[in-house]
Amino acid sequence: MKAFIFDLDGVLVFTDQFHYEAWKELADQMGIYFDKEINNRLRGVSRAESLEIILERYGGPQLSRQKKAELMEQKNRSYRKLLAGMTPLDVSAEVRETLAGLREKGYKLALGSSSKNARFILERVALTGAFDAISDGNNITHSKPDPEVFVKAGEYLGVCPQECYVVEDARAGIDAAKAAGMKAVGIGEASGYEKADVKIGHFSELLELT
Ligand code: B16
Ligand code: MG
Repeated sequence: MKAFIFDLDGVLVFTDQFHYEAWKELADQMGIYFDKEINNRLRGVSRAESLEIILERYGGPQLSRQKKAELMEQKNRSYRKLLAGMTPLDVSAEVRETLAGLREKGYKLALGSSSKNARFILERVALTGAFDAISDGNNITHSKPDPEVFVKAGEYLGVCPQECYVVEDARAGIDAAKAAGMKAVGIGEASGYEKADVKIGHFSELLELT
């Protein structure tokens, strides 16, 4: 194996609470029921698909594309306000040391995130320099479980799929990694997913794969 591709939210940082708060604000305003269980379904899923999941419980009149775009923009503004408060302390020493350890061993490292805010988050937590390549929501047209975000990450690194590990917390992300022909490592929520090739409880266990 030559490379590791990391999902961002739920693996390197935990912005899912911010996603929850921002979507909850919007859902409350529209009178739509929304809870943490529904929020779990949004893991690794694009912003537009997340909105569709939330609107499953919307009983009002049909919403135009323009209106949906406004709702997504509103959610993103609230979300980015919360992101702006992030600092390097939002990344654990375990994550930083493991990334440095993998790099020392000669592995190439990339980000593979569905988020259009990925670079902003990496800058806030001082992780931008940790990666040889970044593939995120801005360079893809299909979101996880489509393999595109990981295929692009592998291409940017110049490493073929069979030589890449993907580290993911979302089932959609594990499916995407498998569809890309890569080895899927499940952590967090995805550590209980049978399709993951490797399941880990702690981020530092990645060093044991090398
Ligand atoms: P944005 P990941 C994903 O990040 C989140 O898990 C998912 O909840 C979110 O909807 C998606 O990014 C898009 O985020 O609105 O910032 O573009 O887990 O793929 O790093
Ligand atoms: Mg994730």
